[in-house]
Amino acid sequence: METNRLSPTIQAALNAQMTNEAHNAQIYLAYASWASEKGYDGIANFLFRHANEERNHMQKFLEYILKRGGKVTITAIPAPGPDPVSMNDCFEKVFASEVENTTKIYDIVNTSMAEKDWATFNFMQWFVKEQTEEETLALDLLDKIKVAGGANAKDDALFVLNTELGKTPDDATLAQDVTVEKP
Ligand code: OFO
Repeated sequence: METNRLSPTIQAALNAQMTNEAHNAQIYLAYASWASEKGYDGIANFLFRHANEERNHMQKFLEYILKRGGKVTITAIPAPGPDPVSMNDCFEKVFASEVENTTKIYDIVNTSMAEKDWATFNFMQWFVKEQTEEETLALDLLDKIKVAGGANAKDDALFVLNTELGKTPDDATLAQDVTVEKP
């Protein structure tokens, strides 16, 4: 009796995305280590915390595949690219990798819709929202570095940014989540 509720295409896409999330965690780990080596511990902590979020996303995909009776395939995680050359470059790379990940999430949404796999479509909505949040957070980082001088940011401006990011919550508040009580 067939108990796998995922089509081969969806199962392959979910497994690939599980690895993509692990890859994103490696990217954040690499950038966090780079920032820490440069002495920016506040920024490093922010990026380390984010690496954990990406690992949680990986786990979410893994658990969903199992829950639907599918087969989890653990593969090698591609290495992150080269270290950033500046804080500006670091934040630009963070934004670019979040946008790239959003495209991959949307591809799975499109496939689940085409296959009328409404369970997967519904599961993916959490990630659609999460990616909006993460892009907002990454855009916010880019705005902050722009104010600090962008590619020409001086040490003192980066020091202020480092202190500020060390205290920042991980999650950005989405406009749709804002209420009068919770602005
Ligand atoms: Fe997994 O959320 Fe970022 O990429």
